Amino acid sequence: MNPFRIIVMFFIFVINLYAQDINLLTNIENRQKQSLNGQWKIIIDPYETGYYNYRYQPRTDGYFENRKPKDKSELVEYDFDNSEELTVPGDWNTQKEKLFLYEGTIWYKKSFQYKKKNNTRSFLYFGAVNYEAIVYVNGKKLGEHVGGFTPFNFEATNELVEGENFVVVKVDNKRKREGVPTLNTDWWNYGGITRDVDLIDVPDTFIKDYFLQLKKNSLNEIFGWVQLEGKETLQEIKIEIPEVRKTIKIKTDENGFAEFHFSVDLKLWSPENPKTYTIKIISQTDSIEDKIGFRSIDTRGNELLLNGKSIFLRGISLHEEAPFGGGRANSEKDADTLLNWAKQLGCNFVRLAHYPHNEKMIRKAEQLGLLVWAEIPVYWTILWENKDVLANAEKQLTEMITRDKNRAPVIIWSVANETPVGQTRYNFLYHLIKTAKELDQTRLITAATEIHSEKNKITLSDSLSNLLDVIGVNEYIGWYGGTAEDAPKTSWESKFNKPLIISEFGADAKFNLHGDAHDRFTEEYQANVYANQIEMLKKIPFLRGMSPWILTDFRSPRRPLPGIQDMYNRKGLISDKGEKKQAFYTLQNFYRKMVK
Ligand code: GCB
Repeated sequence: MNPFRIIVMFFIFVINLYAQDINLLTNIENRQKQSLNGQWKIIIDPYETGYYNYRYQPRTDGYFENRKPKDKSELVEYDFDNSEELTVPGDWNTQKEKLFLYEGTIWYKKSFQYKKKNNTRSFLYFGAVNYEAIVYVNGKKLGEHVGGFTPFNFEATNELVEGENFVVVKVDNKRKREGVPTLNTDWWNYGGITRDVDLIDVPDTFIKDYFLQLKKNSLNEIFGWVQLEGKETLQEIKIEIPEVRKTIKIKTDENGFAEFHFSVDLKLWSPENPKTYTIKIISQTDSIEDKIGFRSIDTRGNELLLNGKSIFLRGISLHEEAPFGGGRANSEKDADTLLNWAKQLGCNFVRLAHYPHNEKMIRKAEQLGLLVWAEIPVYWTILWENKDVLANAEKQLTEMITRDKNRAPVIIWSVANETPVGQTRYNFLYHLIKTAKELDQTRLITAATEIHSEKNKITLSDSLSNLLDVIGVNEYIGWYGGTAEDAPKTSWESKFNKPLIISEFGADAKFNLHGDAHDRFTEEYQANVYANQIEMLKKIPFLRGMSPWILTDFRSPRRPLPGIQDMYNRKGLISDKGEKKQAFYTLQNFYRKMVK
């Protein structure tokens, strides 16, 4: 074998290793758990004194020990119990003014009671921590996690004791050139334990994960698998859908794995009828329930087919930015407000940009009948040639798909946003797309690409589109280039026989700032951009969806213009205070006419 081939094979081996080695529990909502949300003690540690000694070597007696002086003479220079607090889940930036712009380490500590149970294993589960987390229980390190928007868990069975226990998490949100995302983004780097923390109890051998979806190209055949974790790998498993009186039995192999497929007549999930079925998975040692909706998604030439029928995605993009004042959204109420605004707009689709949003958003979209584009933060210009960066992106992609693969609304996995055309980026994204396809054969793959246009003519030509099922394009005619009126004069051509989603267009507007349709930052300007974009979009023959930028104003350090932006990207159709701008109604009107 030539040396180049060996290097490539090694690279692929490393990638696959990462792709599979996440050991994530799924369907947390329906497991036995104790919430560790609430007030956590914190130590702000910009110099990482709690981690490194004065020679910058990792300390063996770091803050994770949660040490108390043995007597009055012992020197201990920290004390969690007399320190300040932060609420979990929540970003730190919007909880304390002094942390608004903080990027660095904060140590979190929480004490909790635990009752040991027989034949039970316990896992500490974090919905997300931005960006790096090192987790300790009772002074012992459980593990580390990188990536700010995906869940992870560590087993704590052997470290937990009867009675009082403590968990310490070192959270570091410093941006890094080799991070995913990298140093440069157009959103706020909210740090902290931003999503729920749970201690999950499962039986010694438990149902770790499962896949249960309609088989590709079928409307009545279900296909899937179950994965047990633990010593009793050989078990009989029952899968039940009580509402249609369907039960099947399967046997797991020595790896605790079983595949299945069966036919069943079901009402399909759709935006008009977001029907889900209770599913029971019962093994000899464990059982778990879920509510799953069944639908198919496919393409045929330029068409996008939901349940076999052509569909147009009336969408909007959104950040995971809390309504009414900002910060990371993390509650069911946040999800309810944001997604109901999308419904009022007339949407059947949301693009959850630019990273995996919390699971409550996906479950709410499932209830409300909103189709979802989910994406990872491979954004703008990450280090395409760095294999650790690729492994990191692979891992985030794997975590996202692992968590959400049974959720009906998710129809599209997006692997990147506005990345530069070139061979190294192509190779990088090729691997991500391959992984996504291996993990989930039922959904479509996209990426938000950029346009390269001559005057009044846009030709889709990014070779990455060869690898995509659906082409995403971001364009800002009338804001970053040209005038709004250029849009209707622009014609679109494609080298690919595939559906197109305009994944972004838009313009900044400050709520209640009025003027001429060509006065920047006025509501009139934004509404005019929308009106002209709509005229253009109506004429693109292969357009099958759109998700303009963006539902609400969101914080961004790149947007300093005083009195107008004040550190907010103002492209929202709704302000950070929940006020609807004119363009909201322009788009609503268009979407309403579409369904008539
Ligand atoms: C884009 C990016 C998005 C930005 C937006 C803007 O193309 O994808 O993250 O926020 O433009 O407002 O410039």
